[in-house]
Amino acid sequence: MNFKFLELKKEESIAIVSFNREKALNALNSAMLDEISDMTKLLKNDEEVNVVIFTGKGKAFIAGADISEMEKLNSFEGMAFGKKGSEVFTMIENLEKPTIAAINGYALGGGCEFAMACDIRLASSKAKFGQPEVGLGIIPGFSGTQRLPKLVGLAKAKELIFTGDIISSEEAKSIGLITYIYEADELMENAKTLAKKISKNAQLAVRNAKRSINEGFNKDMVSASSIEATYFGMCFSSEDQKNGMKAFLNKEKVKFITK
Ligand code: CO8
Repeated sequence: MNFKFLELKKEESIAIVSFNREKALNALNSAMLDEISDMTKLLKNDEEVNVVIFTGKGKAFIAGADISEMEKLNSFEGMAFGKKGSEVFTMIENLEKPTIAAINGYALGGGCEFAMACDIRLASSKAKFGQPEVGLGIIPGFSGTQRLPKLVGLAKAKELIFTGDIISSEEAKSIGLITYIYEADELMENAKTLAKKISKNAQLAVRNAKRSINEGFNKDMVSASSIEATYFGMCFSSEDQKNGMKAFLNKEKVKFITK
């Protein structure tokens, strides 16, 4: 597959996907959304890949959806564009392999929404976050009105969305939007270290844990625990569970095999 707006590199079992539309600060147009969808399918089926890191080239992670593309849209086209972005971001959220957003710079509008669809968010001390859509006459349309309140709470999400304020990495960390801040030149090394740590564990277990968390998150405790029980049970049919427990009891090192 050929990509114009994305670059894919692989290091052992880690895939690093870079947004590569530097001149427009990696703004998301329809073609780039299509490429992200294709890339997600490619990574899902790539048995060598355990963990995916997303980052941006240049000074932006993603500076939002492409304003020059959206400017001309009517109401129906706007709805279709929002739906397309939301569907692609849901694919990212539900990709069975863990995803890390290594946020190198601006993560605004659709860029902040993309980062929120990833499992873990790390940022450079230079990154900036925000949902500035109301200043353009629209609202966050790639599920930002839904994911932001879940991550930072209703009041802070409403404040950020209603004001369009742009916040620093420090503030993003203090409200729970990101988990770690690194110096710009240390961000990728730390993202890779985290990815490798995840990659060393039993991948079937990691993926079942992700499914259990995602599927149970919006359910009541009884239903969510029942979902968890199903995935917990599935782990016992794997070689990794047998080998992992045997190795612990025999005080040996384990080598996981399941992909
Ligand atoms: N869309 C299109 N082009 C962009 C975008 C964008 N979101 N952001 C930057 N660019 C372009 C600029 O137009 C400029 O192009 P050119 O060189 O041809 O003039 C180039 O990138 C560089 O940008 P700047 O010169 O502005 O760079 P600065 O360093 O001065 O400023 C900023 C950086 C502060 C990030 C500034 O570019 C900015 O404010 N960008 C827009 C940020 C924004 O408002 N983002 C939200 C967009 S709306 C959105 O994401 C909605 C998502 C849901 C959609 C639902 C659809 C219905």
